Amino acid sequence: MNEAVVAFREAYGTEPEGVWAAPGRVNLIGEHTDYNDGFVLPFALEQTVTVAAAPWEGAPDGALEVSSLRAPGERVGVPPDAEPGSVPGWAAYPAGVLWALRDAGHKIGAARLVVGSDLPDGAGLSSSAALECATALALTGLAGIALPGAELARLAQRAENVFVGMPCGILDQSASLLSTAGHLLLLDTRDLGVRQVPFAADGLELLLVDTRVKHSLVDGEYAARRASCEEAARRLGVRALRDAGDLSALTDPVLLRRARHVVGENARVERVVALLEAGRAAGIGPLLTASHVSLRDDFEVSCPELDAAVAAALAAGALGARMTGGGFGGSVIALVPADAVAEVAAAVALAFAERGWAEPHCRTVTPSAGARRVR
Ligand code: GAF
Repeated sequence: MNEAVVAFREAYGTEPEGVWAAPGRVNLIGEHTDYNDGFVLPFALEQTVTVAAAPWEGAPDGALEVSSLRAPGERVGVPPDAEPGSVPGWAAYPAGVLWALRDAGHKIGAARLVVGSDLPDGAGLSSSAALECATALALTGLAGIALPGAELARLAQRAENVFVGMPCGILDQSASLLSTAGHLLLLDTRDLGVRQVPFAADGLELLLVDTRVKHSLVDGEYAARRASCEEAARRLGVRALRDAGDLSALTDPVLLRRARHVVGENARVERVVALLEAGRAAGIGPLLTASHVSLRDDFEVSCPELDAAVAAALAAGALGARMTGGGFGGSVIALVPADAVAEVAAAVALAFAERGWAEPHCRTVTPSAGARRVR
């Protein structure tokens, strides 16, 4: 937080009016279900994107000036009438949020934002959604408007879908805005109903492995998966794959595999929640691993680095492990007995070293607080 405040003072010679922080997320299970009206079970990380902000005196309403500690020396001005698709690079995320708020009829003045972050970019931990959510809180905070978290999540998703052009679901924005410390967020993406599921796993740790790779197919393949799911639902005559049961009418083998993943994944989320609520956290391990296998073989969004991290973690004593997020790189989440954490992390590092890959980053994580004003 201090970094963004210091940078704001240096840039503008005044104090920001406020500072807002929004966390990245890990999705424990429920992958590629959010655009199928399904269930997800993410939690917020301790790491956040922070936005130090103040009104931009003298500029027309809806104008935005943004800079980021991750892009030193770059200060991007966005005019109030900026159209979707017109802002390149990272600045499209805050600009898109401003656009979505105004497009929804909210009166937002001109603002100056300075962005800081201790969340790694490109690690599959939703740094873009965190930037959107911190911006949404900052802009509404400056305007004196209080919107429910679920509504902000929809606006941030719309910014990404329409302004940035990425057809994501609502998992990441909801996780950032609606999570609470010590809990997993069970979200029904059809009606945005939420349940806070306490995460009490005595003697167990959640180990996050950032593979530090991001394969370039991410966006195109993501859109293709979404289109396949919609096509499968259409052929089955259901509103969304969340409503599918019997898949035998799907004669196309690819559509069948995609649908099988979504149907199985939704069921796994419900079983994980039931086990956690029954105090049986160790029992969720096989469901996490089954999710990975399904994402690898049926949904085909894994990659060699994610598969190697999962295999090495399991061989070294993890109770379960899976890729988390969209796939094609990014991170793995593993459920590990506390006394085996060092061994599992070392085994994953060794598996990468043996293949000549860059060293992965391993650390334990705990479900943390959602987005908030910090100053
Ligand atoms: C990405 C998307 F942004 C989410 O909406 C979700 O679909 C996820 O991939 C896969 O579960 O993070």
